[in-house]
Amino acid sequence: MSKPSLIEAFERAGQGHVFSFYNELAPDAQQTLLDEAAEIDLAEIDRLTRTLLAKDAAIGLDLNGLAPAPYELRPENGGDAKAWADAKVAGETALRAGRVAAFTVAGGQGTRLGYDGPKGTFPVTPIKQKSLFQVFAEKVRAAGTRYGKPIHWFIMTSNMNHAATESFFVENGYFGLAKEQVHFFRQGRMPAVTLEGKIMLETKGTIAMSPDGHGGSLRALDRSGALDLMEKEGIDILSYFQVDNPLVRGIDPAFIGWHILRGSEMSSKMVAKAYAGEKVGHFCTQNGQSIVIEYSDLPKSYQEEVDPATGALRYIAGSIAIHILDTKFIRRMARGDNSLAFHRADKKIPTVDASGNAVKPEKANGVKFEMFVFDALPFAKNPVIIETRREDDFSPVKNAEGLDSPKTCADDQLRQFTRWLKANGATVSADETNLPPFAIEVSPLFGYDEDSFADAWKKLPAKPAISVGLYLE
Ligand code: UD2
Repeated sequence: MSKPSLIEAFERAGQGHVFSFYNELAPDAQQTLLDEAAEIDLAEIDRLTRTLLAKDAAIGLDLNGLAPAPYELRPENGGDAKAWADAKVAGETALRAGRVAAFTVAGGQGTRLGYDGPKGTFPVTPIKQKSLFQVFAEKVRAAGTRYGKPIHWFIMTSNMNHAATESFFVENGYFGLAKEQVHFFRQGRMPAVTLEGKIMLETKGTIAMSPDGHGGSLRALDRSGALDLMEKEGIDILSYFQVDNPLVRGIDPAFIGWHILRGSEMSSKMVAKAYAGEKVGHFCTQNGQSIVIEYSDLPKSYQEEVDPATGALRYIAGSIAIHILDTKFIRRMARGDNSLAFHRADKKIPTVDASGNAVKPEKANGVKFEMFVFDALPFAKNPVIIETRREDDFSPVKNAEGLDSPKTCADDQLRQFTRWLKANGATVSADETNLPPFAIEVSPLFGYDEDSFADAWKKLPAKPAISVGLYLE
């Protein structure tokens, strides 16, 4: 669109104020503003304003017919051991055939952690202080070696961290992966709007834009050409995980196998919620479809409901944001009629007033729109949810201190290393939770899950004493 027609389109849509200070801007700044404006789908903003912002917008969730989602129990909890074994074989076969790629969503702002820089560059391991990205890179590399096929790794960034993320990989030699194996792409952005639906300026020459949520990954995978590349490489299975969780088994043969054997288009892992109010999504069913309801949306009474027969929480299946997506399904979601719904989040958005003076709001003054990837679940054929052990897959770094912090995550890594060592006959002095009183570390290049660790341990000619500072590589 030429310059005047873009501005005219904004005026026609009642958004002409975006260009209030346009004439005061230098030519480069004018261009920047035009480029940002060109990213905005005015019809989409109009639709969101009419639906999510309208005074009579349906608030609250339709809870009719809601029930807890069924899931595949692990064998030790009564699940079908043969089915799990078959799944593992199927997953391993797919890995050997090169059908699987890893996918990390890393476009978030990481505000809670208070860390300046892409979250993936945050150091997390107990001794070597490897970054989240290094841990994932080494897991991807080691799994590629194990199955005899290098694994492609897709990383979704956002405008604010794309360049810094790429340079981090360049500076670190891609952590031993081939450059051609690692693919970065940016997610889309959405403008913040006022409570009346007016697009907000951040400064006189910039729009208050922010990432469109991890659900934006579906369209970004399509737009960026990532799906085309996967098709060319014969990849049809995408293993999705979040940047904040170094424990995740990003390449998990049994999970991949369940996905394949069930003919699933989107598969998910659940953990039993640790307590009623845990901040995870809830796997539910409604009208015959699987859905995830975020902790902030599910009424407290549901979160706390107990099954009288077992005494356990009724809505126990917590979503820890680990999925497998079929690449054709992603394409269909990105291009078809079933695009993901946007969620509204009211936020304090730094902006400018009518005279162009900076405004730092004290309370929410605007709305951001985000898509959530788990909203794709009801559109997927044969979705399967499998149980995982928390200690095998989930210990995110979200907060600077307390729950889900660098400390809890490092401790959970230590417990994992201890469990693997003990399972293979090593003596480790540790408390009843398996936490040793000193730091040790296992490189993913030595072992990145129970099986790979056991194999590597067996091959060690002399077993080391498990003491302070032990690093297995
Ligand atoms: C998410 C899930 C929650 C639970 C939890 C587990 C949502 C709404 N909730 O909560 O149910 O599974 O994780 O840890 O997802 N991201 C992007 N682009 C964006 C926004 C986020 O890439 O525009 C990435 C971000 O970099 C991170 C992940 O998505 O890897 C999760 O983001 P979050 O920290 O906002 O999610 P959280 O903790 O609220």
